[in-house]
Amino acid sequence: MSGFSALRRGALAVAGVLAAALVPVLTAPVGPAAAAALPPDSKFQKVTLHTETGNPMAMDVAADGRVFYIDRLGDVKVVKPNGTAVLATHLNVFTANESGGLNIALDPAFATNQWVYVYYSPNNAGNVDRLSRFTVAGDTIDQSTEKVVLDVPVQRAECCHHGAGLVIDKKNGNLWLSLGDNTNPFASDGYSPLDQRSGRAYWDSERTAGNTNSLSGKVLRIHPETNGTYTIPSGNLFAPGTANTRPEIYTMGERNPFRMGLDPKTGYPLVANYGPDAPNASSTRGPQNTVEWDVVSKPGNAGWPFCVGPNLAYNRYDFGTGASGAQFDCAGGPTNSSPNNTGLTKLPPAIPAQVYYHYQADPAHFPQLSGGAPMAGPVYRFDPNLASARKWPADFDGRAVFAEWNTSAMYTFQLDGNGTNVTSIDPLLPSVKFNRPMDFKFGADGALYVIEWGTGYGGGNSDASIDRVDYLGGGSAAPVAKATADRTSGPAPLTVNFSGAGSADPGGSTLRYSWNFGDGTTSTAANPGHTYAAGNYTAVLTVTNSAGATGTASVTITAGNTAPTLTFTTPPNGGVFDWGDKVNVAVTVTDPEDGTVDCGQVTVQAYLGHDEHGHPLDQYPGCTASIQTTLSSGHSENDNIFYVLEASYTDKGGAGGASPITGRAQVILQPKHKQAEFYTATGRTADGKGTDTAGVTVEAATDPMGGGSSAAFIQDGDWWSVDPLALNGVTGLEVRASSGGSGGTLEVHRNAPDGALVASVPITGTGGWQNWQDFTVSLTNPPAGSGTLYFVARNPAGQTGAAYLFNVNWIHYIGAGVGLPGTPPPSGKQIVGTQSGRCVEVPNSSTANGTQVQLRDCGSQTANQQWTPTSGKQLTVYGNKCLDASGKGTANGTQVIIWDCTGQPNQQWTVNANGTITGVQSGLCVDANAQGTANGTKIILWSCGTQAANQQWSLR
Ligand SMILES: [Ca+2]
Ligand SMILES: [Ca+2]
Ligand SMILES: [Ca+2]
Repeated sequence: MSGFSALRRGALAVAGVLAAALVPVLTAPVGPAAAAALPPDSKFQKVTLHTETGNPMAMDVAADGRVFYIDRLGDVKVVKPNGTAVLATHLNVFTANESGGLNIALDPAFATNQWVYVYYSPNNAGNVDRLSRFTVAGDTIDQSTEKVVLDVPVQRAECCHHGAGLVIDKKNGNLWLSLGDNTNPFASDGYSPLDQRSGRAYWDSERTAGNTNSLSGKVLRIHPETNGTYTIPSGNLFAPGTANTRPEIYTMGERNPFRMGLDPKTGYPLVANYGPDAPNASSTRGPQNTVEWDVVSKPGNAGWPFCVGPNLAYNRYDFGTGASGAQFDCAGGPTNSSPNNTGLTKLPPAIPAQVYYHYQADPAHFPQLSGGAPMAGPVYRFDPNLASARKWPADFDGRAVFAEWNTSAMYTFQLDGNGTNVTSIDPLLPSVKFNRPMDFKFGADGALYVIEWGTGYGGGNSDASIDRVDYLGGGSAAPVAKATADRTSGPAPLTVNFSGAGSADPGGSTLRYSWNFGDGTTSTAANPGHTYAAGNYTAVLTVTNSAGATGTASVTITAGNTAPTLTFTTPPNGGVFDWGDKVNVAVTVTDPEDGTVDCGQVTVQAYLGHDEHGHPLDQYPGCTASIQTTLSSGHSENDNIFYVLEASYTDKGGAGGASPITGRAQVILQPKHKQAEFYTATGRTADGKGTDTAGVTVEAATDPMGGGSSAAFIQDGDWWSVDPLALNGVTGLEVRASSGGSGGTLEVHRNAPDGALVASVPITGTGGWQNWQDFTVSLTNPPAGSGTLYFVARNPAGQTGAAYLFNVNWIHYIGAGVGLPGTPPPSGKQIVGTQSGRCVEVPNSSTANGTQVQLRDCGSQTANQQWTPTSGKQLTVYGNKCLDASGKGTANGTQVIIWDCTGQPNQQWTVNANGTITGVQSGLCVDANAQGTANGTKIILWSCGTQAANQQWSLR
């Protein structure tokens, strides 16, 4: 994820050794002194300021308490202290590939000059992201006040990493802007994108983060001037005038510094960097997934794409041949040899990260942190002279606020007296739920303001909000208002039934209710009804407790316009696909006011779903589209990835000036190869005979075919579910299972553990809990349409006990699913070397006759690794080429190549039960040359040895 990518798992010997030498090891979750000092969560109150938000990206807080925030789709809004929200302006933004409305910051003198800085992706200015200054009047922005401060050239063809963090130092007016490397991270196996091949510049971060002459992948420091230009403060990384450098650069080598905070005392920015996705370290490629956080106290090179974390080096890697080279010289300064580099060749030494962690918790280093989605925030500086009932106490002085977006956990990092080093990491308000913290700032009142992105992959999450966290000190908590309505849009006159249900006083006193309907009328009922004339209104509920303290909540009403309704007619929610498939999409839109909807105004946005978030990918205009799903070799099978499609339509508004309303619909597509450990829910049936912990437990698996972990500790009645899952186009199931016992039956039920039986898969003992086999069942006429699948384990017939039955690694859905036929070959299999764990592939996706095949890291269903066994004993690739013994050779060392299919015996192969693949003509075995296991090892024919490991293959 970048921020999304945002856009996030394995052991790492290399990291452990280096890290121990370079950074302090923080072993305890909470330092003893700090733990005693921090007040309990009960001394704080989270107050929801605003809930009716779509894609809230970033905010800043004015001294008068107004919150200015920017939505990724271009709205700039103002949330006022009275609970109402105003659209200040809508910017016309490009929104594919993580672009859009990106960040916002108020000028230090905002109270007098009303200047606001916005970083966004303009839709009409070419391929740039733009930093502009606007002038606010009242609560609105006239776009004619725009002063373009800085344009950052970007590429928009490929995902991802537009950033950006934006903070302004109130003491000196310096503006800090952190920018992502604007490079596709999905085709480098989760390691560093260093693709130097012609035409692959957007897959080469040497073009940006490693390029001293590019603004991307950097932290910039500039000083905005009154006339809308900027100057360069002294002391940036490169002196102005230095050839092949940009003077705006403060630090280079930043991958995706999605969020940045500032220490108001020192002026140092705090930068968090998202990292690449490799599940494991590789001696030939580089370290495992690593994210980092740093206090930027001096200019320099953060290392990317050559080094990451505590200066762990990547290897030079040839994306054409798959050959690895030497590791980069982090401490001495990496060399950028890319043809895409327009800057210096020899780079400054890389600075090791101060705090770094992996997707999974590492007991040896920063054990508090896991998740892989770091969000930097500000340092709190206590002001004893500030008169505020909400200000946070001195206990938090010198603590940087930090959030883990994936785990929805917040932390504080205590800084030392210099503000440069972390002395302890402590959970922040661990009992308070922060639903994917997206941005956070301290207001002038000393309270923490937080954007919660909410749960979901696209926009318009119903649980997104903007909140304020108050310190109560010795005071009591204010009452909490909750306002809902039975409808929020419709034709005028519009009668709305409001409800104050859910409002409460933590002190227990009886609340008084006061509704201001926004049209000059009011009510003191808890649940009033009200009829609106055409127009736009904000209804505000204020609740007051016996002590006179108040809480507010609001609902926006549009009378005279009805929200459009969108429905996917295809694909079904939960349909299955292979990476690289094309998927046909059709959306119907109805809107009472607009009548026939112009499909040209409908957009389908594709997201790469990953755990709980989505990377925005391509956009398709129209009600129908043929979506090209994107190969995702950067994610491994250890990642919970899938596809999300979101359709949206903004209507034309209605009578009486009723505002336009955006309607949305979403479907999720599941990969056909779905890992069992990524279940939705688990439990045990009421009649289950099992006695261990109810449901399945995720356990590490050692399956030579991969697949990460497994669903394990399965006894009779244990079930797990996948939601959504649609069996359209599915003709069978392949269950990858093991059993050190006598097996059992895996039943597949629809919509409930005792719902309609879809299939029943007998699973036998396999001789061990890590001896894996495929158990396949055909489906005849499975139920179509979206639903939930339940996988229920049952004792073998005749047994009634509580034995462990089997483990399941994955479920593979056989058939075209929702993918269009032929993209890729539907029955293709990977040929995986047992010794190497790598796949037989055609190098560089070549289709040339005579290309010798080789070993390479297995990608996610990449076409050049897909081999289809035919009834004529061929193994075809690309649908029309065959695996071939070169020159009809029958001698040891004969090259195995691809060639047009001829039907001749040098293209016929026998896949044997003992794991070998033999040539029908030669009788020789398919062999990884010289027992090689590295990427690029050539495939030849050789005499079949006795259980020679380099002649053992699995088709999967
Ligand atoms: Ca409408
Ligand atoms: Ca169990
Ligand atoms: Ca698995």
